[in-house]
Amino acid sequence: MKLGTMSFAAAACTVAMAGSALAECEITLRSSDTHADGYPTVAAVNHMGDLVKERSGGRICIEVFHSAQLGEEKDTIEQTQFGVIDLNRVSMGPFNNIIPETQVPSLPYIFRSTDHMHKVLDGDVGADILAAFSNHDLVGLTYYDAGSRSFYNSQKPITSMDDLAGMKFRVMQSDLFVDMVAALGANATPMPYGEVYSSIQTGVIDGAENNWPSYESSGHFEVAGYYTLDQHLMVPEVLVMSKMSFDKLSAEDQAIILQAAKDSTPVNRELWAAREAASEEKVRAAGNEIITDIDKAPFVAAMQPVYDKYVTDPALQSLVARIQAVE
Ligand code: GTR
Repeated sequence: MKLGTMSFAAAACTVAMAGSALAECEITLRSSDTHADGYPTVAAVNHMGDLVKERSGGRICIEVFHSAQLGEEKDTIEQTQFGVIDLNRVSMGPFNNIIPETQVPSLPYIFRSTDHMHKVLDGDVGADILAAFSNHDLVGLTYYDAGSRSFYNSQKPITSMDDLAGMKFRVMQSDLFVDMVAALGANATPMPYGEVYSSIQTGVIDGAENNWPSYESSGHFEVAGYYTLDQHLMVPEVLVMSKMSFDKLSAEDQAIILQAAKDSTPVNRELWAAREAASEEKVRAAGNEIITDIDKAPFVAAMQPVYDKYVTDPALQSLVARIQAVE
């Protein structure tokens, strides 16, 4: 692999400057996303690209490769660390095995509400977790919303924790989520997102877990008709940049990237809220059985062993305590 040759793509794109002559992109940053065009994360990075282009006088462009064109999340993370991919919008989950701090916002039931999560991520704790990426050849830029994740399956309505016993669910590629599912009495199969649809369809797994927009946009709702809103996770999305690509930029251009990323978050949150409602409406219209009347207390209690196993390091213990202290 030739490191860095794909970044700052040689193929310069052409940018229409506001009402004047055409300017060439001197730098084109390639950005990865597993979701389809139009999904709130893809739209947010496109928005960031518009800001970056405008603020750099047309010199810097961002090209978003959506729909996993550059690969599944775990692989694209490695490519981003190597500078082959410049920007990457990924869930926190696939970082869990390499960046311990990302396990904290990935803990089940760590956030009390969307509001609580926003306050945490917008404050010192969020900044400290983003800073942790820099020890891993990455620059943590900003967070996006991902709602809450709940179980869906093709077999039966799950109305209590007991119904999960022995069932097989796909989880993201993170040991934390394997242990989380085991603690609930079910079996977890970590696999890339792109393999979930066919795995449910062919019965390799009974189901998976995700938020409304992913359940809908992936088509999983077509093969897994039962969705139980136990809301066990609220794993934020994160936008990262390859440290190698970042270090090639001037200080001024780095500042443009950092600010534009931050400015894309409110746009993402607004789009997210709208998409969550639209996805729910579409799934309900399809006739899926949505189980909302579920006692979450046993689910929350069952998560203690997961906390005991993963929150042992004093640095992580402190992050958990700080999150819990945020009102
Ligand atoms: C989605 C998330 C994706 C991906 C996917 C998954 O909610 O937006 O980045 O992580 O879940 O379950 O793999």
